[in-house]
Amino acid sequence: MKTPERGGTGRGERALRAAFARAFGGRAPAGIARAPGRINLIGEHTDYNGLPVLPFALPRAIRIAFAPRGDAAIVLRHGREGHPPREFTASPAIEPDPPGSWANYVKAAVEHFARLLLETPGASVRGFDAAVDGDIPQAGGLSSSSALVVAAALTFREVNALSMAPLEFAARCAAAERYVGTQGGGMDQAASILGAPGCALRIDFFPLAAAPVPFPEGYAVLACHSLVRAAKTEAARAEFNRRVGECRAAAALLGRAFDRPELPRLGDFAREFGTEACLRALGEAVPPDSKILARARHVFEEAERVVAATRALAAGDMPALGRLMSEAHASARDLYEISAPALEELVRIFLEGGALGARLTGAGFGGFAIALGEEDALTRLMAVIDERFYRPRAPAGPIEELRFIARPAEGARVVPA
Ligand code: NG1
Repeated sequence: MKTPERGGTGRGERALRAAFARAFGGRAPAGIARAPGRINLIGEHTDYNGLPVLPFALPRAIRIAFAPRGDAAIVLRHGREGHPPREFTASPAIEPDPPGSWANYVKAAVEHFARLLLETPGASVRGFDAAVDGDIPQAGGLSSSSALVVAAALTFREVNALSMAPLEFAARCAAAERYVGTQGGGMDQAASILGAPGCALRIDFFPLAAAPVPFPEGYAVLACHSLVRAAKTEAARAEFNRRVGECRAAAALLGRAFDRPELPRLGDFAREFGTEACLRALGEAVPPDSKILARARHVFEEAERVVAATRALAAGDMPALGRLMSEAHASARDLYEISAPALEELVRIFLEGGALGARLTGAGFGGFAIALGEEDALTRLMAVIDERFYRPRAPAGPIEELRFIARPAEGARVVPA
């Protein structure tokens, strides 16, 4: 069975155009900005440490049908329940909604790019009317939030004729998203913007760089929601930011140990001194019951796995990639402590069912787990998951929202409406 690599066109966009017309007095949108979510094959919690990741863009996306306005108002309508209409004025300083409001991701993008636009003397900001929809499951670690930031940023750029290179755009979207209070490293926005059909992306940070790595035909990833919400606006945000803080503390200790206080990230030390010397120095600097050593070990070893995984993928050695993914999962669970019982159960069923590798994907604390395999094998595995995982739990809503098979799809872009 073949899985489409170009999602999002067709029915979804027709429905969105109709939603735009209903919301805005029968008018047609000028365009549709489409930004995909992502799956991370391997490299978890490495990005903000300045170490690489290996994600790919999904065929699922956030879409914004938009039309420019004559003033600076941003008028938002969302097609999904629990997303009330919002309006605000585009400016370089926008008051955030209370935490948890979907509009904050749009505000994040608009504030950042309005500030950039207004650096040009004489420039003025144009707002837009927008109908928003999407098919990326939320709070699942598939970057629906970053996809919304990217789609909003694309819309703002299009309406204000603000051009820039894709790498700069990705770095700016990552900076923009800090508006909502998470301290992520930039993987999600880069994967959404730079994604290429049929390719995973090896992404490096500080400075941002990305290289496509072909993902062999016939293979795919099965993604399954653990039914545990991993919303970054809720408790998971505190846990996420605590991990970022532990890594900064580890980097500060290494700065003292190596007399290099100017180096800000674990990645700087890994490149300069190597994993073993760093772990030895840290081991001498922290008390035995501190979590910092385990966190740093995960980060250093995960980065080494990303390098090995990139090599395996480029060589088409999918069993080797799968083994590295499973090792990454064990490290995420035991050293970084970001797994959850439902994720463990999914990973166990994946591996018993013959997946080449399996792991949680994204920040963790719930959300999605993924299995690597041949497409036909994954189709059979999906039936097993339905039977053993979802049936006893009887989740509400369509099952297609909870689990799907995907191959790498195209990155964000604006299509004419
Ligand atoms: P998700 O899975 O979307 O919450 C977060 C960060 C990433 C990265 C991963 C962990 C944001 C927007 N995203 O992703 O940058 O750090 O966790 O690898 O903060």
